[in-house]
Amino acid sequence: MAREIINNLADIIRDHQDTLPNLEELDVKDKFKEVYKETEDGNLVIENDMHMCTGLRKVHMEIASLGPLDILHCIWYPDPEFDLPIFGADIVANKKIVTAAITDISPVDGLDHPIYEDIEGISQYYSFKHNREIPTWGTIFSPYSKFARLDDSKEIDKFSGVVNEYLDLFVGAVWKSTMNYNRADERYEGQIEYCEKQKKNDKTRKILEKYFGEKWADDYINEVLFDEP
Ligand code: BLA
Repeated sequence: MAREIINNLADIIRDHQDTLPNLEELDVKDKFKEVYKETEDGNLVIENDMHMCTGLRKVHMEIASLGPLDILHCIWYPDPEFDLPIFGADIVANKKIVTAAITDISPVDGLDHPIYEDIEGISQYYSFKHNREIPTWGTIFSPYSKFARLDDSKEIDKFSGVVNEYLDLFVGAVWKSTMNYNRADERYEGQIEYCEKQKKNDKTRKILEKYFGEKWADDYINEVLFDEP
């Protein structure tokens, strides 16, 4: 089941990615592009895919299989010159259920962006059986973030639905956006804060350290997952 939801979400994300303006592939450092390691917990696999496009400095999707966990991580980081928020999603599943599924369009300069008028209606339409509490570092997320445990196919379909609709909105906003230096400094600072807060998620760090050691985990977190603009 874990693999299925992750592949399904990856397809939804890729379908949207393919419609971005002037999409270009970005190189990922060799040591991080595809990571394989054999352990007592089974084979570890991490695969990274990075692009950029007009308006977004980095369009990143990572799919990982780490011991008992299947993980999908996705962040679309804007170019601070463009007036765009950040799209993010993280899904952590064990063999039985999705213990954590989160998606959000996260602000880098408050909630004035017109996307937040449209997201409100979509957000109201989706509620989950087992909502989870956003951790204390999660002040970066918008009021429309969805964070839940998913334990059946109906909940999983709902989550896929919200990711699909948030991405429809986000891709629309990317196409509408133009370069605009007004408040670019604020958006730059906002994006740095987003990265800094994400790095406070001990759960990500712990699992990477467990399998790859402190130094590798640190480099991976700073260079691949949450690199600052
Ligand atoms: C939670 N992230 C987690 C958890 C793990 C990871 C193991 C705990 C699962 C659980 O509590 O059930 C691990 N996530 C990873 C790893 C990678 C990863 C190892 O992506 C990559 C190799 N995290 C993100 C993004 C968001 C995010 C983009 O990477 C949000 C947009 C959020 N992950 C997030 C949150 C939690 C989480 C809010 C819950 C943390 C908590 O409850 O303390």
